[in-house]
Amino acid sequence: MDKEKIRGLLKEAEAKIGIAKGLNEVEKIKKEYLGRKDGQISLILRGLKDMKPEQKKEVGPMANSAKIEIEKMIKDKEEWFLLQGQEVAGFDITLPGSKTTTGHMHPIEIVRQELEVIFNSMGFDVIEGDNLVSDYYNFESLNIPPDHPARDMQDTFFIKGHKELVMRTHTSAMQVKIMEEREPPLRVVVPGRCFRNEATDASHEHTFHQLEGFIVDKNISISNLIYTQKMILKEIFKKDVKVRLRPGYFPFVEPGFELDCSCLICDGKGCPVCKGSGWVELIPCGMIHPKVLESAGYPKGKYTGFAFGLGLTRLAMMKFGIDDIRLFMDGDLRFLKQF
Ligand code: FA5
Repeated sequence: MDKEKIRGLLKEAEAKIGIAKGLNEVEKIKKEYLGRKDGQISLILRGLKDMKPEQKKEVGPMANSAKIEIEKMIKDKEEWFLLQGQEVAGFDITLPGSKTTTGHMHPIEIVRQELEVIFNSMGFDVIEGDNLVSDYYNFESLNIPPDHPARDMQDTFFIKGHKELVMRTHTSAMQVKIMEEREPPLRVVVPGRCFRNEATDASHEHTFHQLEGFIVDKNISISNLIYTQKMILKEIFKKDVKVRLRPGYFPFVEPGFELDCSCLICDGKGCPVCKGSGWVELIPCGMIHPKVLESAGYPKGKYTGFAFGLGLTRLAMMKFGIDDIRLFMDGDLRFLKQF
């Protein structure tokens, strides 16, 4: 009798699950057959303890496999409804999501990506390079031997116990490393962090971003350098920006220049960022020193090139009108949310 009943219940459940029109209905069917208190299969299973051993032997396994089968059919049906976007136990995946606040790019990253697009369009490859570099690449390969006074221009973070390693003080540290790996013609930009053991103020940070750029080829001249810088600034500021070139000393370029741009914070009138001068030192640059090309292993006299080291953090200050460099790393959301 029980065996017949179980077979009947199984068929019945299968039919009902087959035509169920939603998860609510499936839940009801589940309760009807497997509900703990009075589910029809559950009642049979509970009655096993009062059965004679022989009857128990026959009915027990049958009731159990009916339970397992019904459970499986119910699970499959629930999953099917879920895929169709039906609600499940109070959770409706078709409802529109509630609003959350999402993050956004840091202003430095915004400027960096903009620059990468500009330089890419001008045929430059973008290489990030390393933050921790050898003393050789940061200084020596750039014509700055040990004890050279030019080392004092960039207060350096050395690594305890590893005198030969430094946190790169400038992205120029990637110049020779990249040149060693590639043959001219070369057009490369290296955006990234630099570190200097400096006291901070409105325009100086211990950690800041630069973007190094260099071109090495045959017959590269100062006119190529000036034209490229002007084009870059025009693209960045979307307008003609007043610039001036001054002689500048860097051991790895000859001749060397400082390209300043008129302070966009105060319109050249003078403010803490430009230290009252109306000009901001933006792009130190120059023709690559023959000693650097020699460090790279290029044949003497075969190639010339120019290099520049754009102060990316200061550029972001100009672009967004930020008058204190320290705001970039303060983590103050009132500042960051404005971008
Ligand atoms: C250099 O770092 C050279 N490597 C640049 C260079 C490259 C010259 C290629 C010639 C050829 P300088 O120390 O001036 O130069 O730094 C370059 C720029 O980085 C500065 O103009 C400035 O915009 C930025 N900078 C330097 N120090 C800091 C600092 N502490 N905080 C924020 N920006 C800084």
